[in-house]
Amino acid sequence: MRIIRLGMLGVGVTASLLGCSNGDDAPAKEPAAHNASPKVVKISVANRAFQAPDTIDAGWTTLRFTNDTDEDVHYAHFVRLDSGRSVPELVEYYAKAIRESGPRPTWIVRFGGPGGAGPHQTASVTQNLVPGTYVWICPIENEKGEPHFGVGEYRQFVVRATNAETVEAAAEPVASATIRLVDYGFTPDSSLVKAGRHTIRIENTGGEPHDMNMMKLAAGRTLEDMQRFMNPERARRPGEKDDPPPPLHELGSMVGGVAAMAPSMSAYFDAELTPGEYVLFCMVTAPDGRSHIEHGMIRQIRVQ
Ligand SMILES: [Cu+2]
Repeated sequence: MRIIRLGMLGVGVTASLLGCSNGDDAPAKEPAAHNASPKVVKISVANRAFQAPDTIDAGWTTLRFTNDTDEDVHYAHFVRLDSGRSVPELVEYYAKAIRESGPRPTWIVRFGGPGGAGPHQTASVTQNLVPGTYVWICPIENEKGEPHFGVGEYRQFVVRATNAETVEAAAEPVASATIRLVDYGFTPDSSLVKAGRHTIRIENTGGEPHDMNMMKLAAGRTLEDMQRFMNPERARRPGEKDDPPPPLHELGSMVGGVAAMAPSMSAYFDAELTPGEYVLFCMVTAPDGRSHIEHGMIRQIRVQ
């Protein structure tokens, strides 16, 4: 089994993101006549194909991804399609870069999306969608080391501008904790260590795209286990085939996260944190062909 498949995590994130209202200190001149919760868009995958709307309105949106397959983890990552480029070009160049641990094409801008969902599981994330043309892709690798999107698991969609009122910030979630992503590390604020229900804001303040995966460690598992087995470049490292990864559930359980997003982007997800040891890690590969985990972008935190 390719480690990246394992790394893409069986997820139990069924975040029904908290609706939120304008803060009390917000000017009340424009009362929200519309629903101030993010709208929900459902995406699913079955038979190696995405089911999703062709068009989504811009603005704050909860992307709820369901994996309707019996096997394999899938992602609903999405990337912006540059004008002047075609979807087949995007698929060809991006898949080639992944297969070869090469630099990712700079004209492909990563926009996040729900992190990994195991068979019949759901993962959700809330983001502000910006008008443009995008492509859902699943970057999980199959047994042959080919990303799923390289063998057909992708789908184009358009985010369309709506009237300004809808696009306004009224539906942005209110965070109870923030995790900043830097090159190469995580800076969680102190409120993240408190057990309970959280709406977690993830901000990419680095210069590279980053993703964030939050996993609760299984008893007896360590940060070193995660460093070794979650490294997305592991399958391409000599000798690693002799050290097969344990089943994912023996390492821990996924709490939530967001797929790779470009610098200055942010996203939110909900999680119920119970006391224990957690690990944050990023599965992006740097332009030098080393994974961000190999660059040190993995961190253990204790929730109590
Ligand atoms: Cu990273």
